[in-house]
Amino acid sequence: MPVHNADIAAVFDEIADLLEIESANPFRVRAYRNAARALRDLNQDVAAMIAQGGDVTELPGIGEDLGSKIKEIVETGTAAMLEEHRKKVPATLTNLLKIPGLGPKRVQALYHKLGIRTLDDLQSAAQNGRVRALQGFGAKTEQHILEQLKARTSEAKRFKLAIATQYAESFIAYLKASAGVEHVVAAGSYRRAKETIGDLDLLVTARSGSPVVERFVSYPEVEEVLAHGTTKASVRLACRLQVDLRVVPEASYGAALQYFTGSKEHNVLLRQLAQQQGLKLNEYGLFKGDQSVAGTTEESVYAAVGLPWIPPELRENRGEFEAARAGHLPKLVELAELKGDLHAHTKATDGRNTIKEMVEAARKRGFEYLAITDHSRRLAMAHGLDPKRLFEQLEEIDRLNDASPGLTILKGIEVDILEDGSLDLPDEDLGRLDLVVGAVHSHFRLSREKQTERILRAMDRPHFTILAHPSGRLIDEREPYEVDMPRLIRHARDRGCALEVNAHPLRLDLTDTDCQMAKDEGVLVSINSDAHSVLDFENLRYGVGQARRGWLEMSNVLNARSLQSLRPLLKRTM
Ligand code: DGT
Ligand code: CA
Ligand code: CA
Repeated sequence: MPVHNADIAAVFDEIADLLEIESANPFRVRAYRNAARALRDLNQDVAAMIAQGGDVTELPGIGEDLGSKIKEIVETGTAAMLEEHRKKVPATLTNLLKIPGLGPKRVQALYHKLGIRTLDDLQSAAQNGRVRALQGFGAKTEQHILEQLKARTSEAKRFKLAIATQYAESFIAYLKASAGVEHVVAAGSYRRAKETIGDLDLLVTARSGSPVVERFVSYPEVEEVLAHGTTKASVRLACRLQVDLRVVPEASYGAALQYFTGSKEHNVLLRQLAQQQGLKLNEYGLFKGDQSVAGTTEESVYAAVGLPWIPPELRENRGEFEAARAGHLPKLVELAELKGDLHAHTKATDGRNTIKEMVEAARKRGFEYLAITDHSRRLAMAHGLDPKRLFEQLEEIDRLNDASPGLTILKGIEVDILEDGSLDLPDEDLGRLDLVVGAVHSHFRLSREKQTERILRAMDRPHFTILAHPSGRLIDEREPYEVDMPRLIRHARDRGCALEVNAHPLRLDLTDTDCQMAKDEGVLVSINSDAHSVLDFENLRYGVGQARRGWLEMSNVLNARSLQSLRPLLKRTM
């Protein structure tokens, strides 16, 4: 059974949870957590790396001990250590830790004093008022627990697109290897490049459904078969991702792809359009009476109702039909149109690679420029740059540029926006740079008014160029800070600043609708990797996906400009 990076990360996270419940040394717990995060972030398949004889201890945060555990997990699917700890405390207790406000001490108390092992146990104990009776809990905590439990059941777990991609790509490769299949494609929210996906929808064309369905349910990662017919099936993988399969004849490919790509809202409208023209649209084709009039390709389906083909990222019923009818569909930006990257880190702060290595990786991608934007001093955790270290870096960049490295290295910094909206380095130092990327890394909980004011003030600084990850959210981990985004966007317009779509799969902000707003206001968007290693340029595909969902065209994207036309845009005029 193939072991993906996210699977190894899940084992480490569970070990960390169990260690935490056992009150183990916090440093040990953190080592496992950090390793889990590093593995989730890594754009390189660790199992493949091991198979090719690579050294996993070269990965960030992975020493000898974790390295040998990684090998063990890749070989056996689990770690002996995890199995041992599972014997000590019920594994279901780790689910309790996921409830905000329940730390290891409280989980232990719930287990030892009330025998609570599962979320269901917890719910009934809280409903019966037994939790409040425990020392250190009380009625308020009990109420809070009940609310959290309710919130959890209402939001089923969604997968971040980059994680889903790991699972999708190997499942697709497996299905493509079956006899008699023609197309194998992921439809649904995955194809629409949504930042998270609820389940994966695979569409296969083949003459006969049964053999494909049989192969589908026998995929080694399948843990549970939820439904099993002759042309469709649903399974749950060991990683908990649900995958739906539909098999249709090749002649229905376009209609089925259109149907299963969605969104539902888009499809409802398209079907109405067809009905108005006396046509019937379903996943098998577009019909006039019994006669098929279209369906082999998506283009044919849209054309039959008088529309041009609409890119999947736009199919959210947010104005795409009006634009299509008027002939105003955007020509969406593409990954290959990016000419460079304006946000990247190096070893000088919390990156893993040297400037030279980053530049070489960017050059290999065909980039014309790369901005080096390490953190500023306030971010002590990341060993942020003070003016002296920044100047040393600038001299190094001059030397590297003089040696014609094959692209232009731009001088930048990711400067902290301080609580009062001032920047972490003086204007005269920032003035020596080609661009200044400003970011909020602290005081996330300011009131909406203060947070907005803070960022507006930062944009007022004369050298401020790009606002990085403008919402501050981490998908599933941290809510965006309270901020008046429309005001930020209008201020960026007034000041001639750009806004970032951060391509890290956890961030992806600006969001799609914010991108659309920026475009409407004429604000340029920079699709940046925020790379912390040479592998992270891979993430740009997700940033481009988000930008496309936000209707952005090449002309709306700052780093789709050639260096020559970029230069004047980096200079602030207002
Ligand atoms: P997700 O999985 O929550 O991220 O979102 P989707 O968009 O992938 O939704 P899903 O998996 O429920 O269905 C996949 C596509 O199949 C959906 O985008 C449109 C189509 N579809 C599914 N059920 C219906 C339905 O009842 N009516 C219509 N018109 N389309 C449907
Ligand atoms: Ca889906
Ligand atoms: Ca589905």
